[in-house]
Amino acid sequence: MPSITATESRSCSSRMGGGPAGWRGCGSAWLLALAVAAAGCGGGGSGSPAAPSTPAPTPPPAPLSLRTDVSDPAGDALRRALLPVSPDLVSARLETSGGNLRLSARFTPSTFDVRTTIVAFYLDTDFNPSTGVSGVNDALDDAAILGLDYVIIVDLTAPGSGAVFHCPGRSSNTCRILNRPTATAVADGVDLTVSLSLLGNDDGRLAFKLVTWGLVPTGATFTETEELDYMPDVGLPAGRLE
Ligand SMILES: [Ca+2]
Ligand SMILES: [Ca+2]
Repeated sequence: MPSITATESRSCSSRMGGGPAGWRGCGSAWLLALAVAAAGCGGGGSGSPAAPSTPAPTPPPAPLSLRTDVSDPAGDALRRALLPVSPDLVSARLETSGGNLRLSARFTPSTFDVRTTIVAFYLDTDFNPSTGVSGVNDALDDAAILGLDYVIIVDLTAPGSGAVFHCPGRSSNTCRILNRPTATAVADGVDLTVSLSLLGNDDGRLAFKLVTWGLVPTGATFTETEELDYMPDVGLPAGRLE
């Protein structure tokens, strides 16, 4: 997908490369503080007249329980000479349950390296390619298939590096960090859980693809590669959780 740049005024000092998601190193605390402040605006003052009584609101529908799996061929990941192991996606599972979205990504054995592998879940929560960031890369591949409303970056290469982005506009410059999720490394992959409330209270139905890339050590810093594997592949229909 086009590079995502966190909209923060402070610099993202550790971003060195032109990778597919140039967000790394951009702290979220500042944005979270803004979000909290914004949420606190508009409250009524102590002198406000009492609101008329209203009927009790209708309880929300019970959360959905959904699950879907996607897969991708082994051995199709692009290789880069300076990257010791090229991450090769082979399967993923997304589940909605209890108001949460659980996401799992799996790689060909020994190709997921927590030191160098980054994987992103590109979520089209309204099934509308015309909303959110277009496509899955800077070339706008899959622009007719996915419009990314939320992007979840899983990055265990450094503490606190993953992020959940909301992308309200067509440009990745509109993406804002909502949260820093905690992901868990498992055998040949990662698992994490995100509250649907974070995803605009989405009901859990969504279209998605996964993308992975790597970090190449370059002296004292790093450089992000381009996208090395997609799942489902570019041109194929997106995964659908519904
Ligand atoms: Ca693959
Ligand atoms: Ca969309």
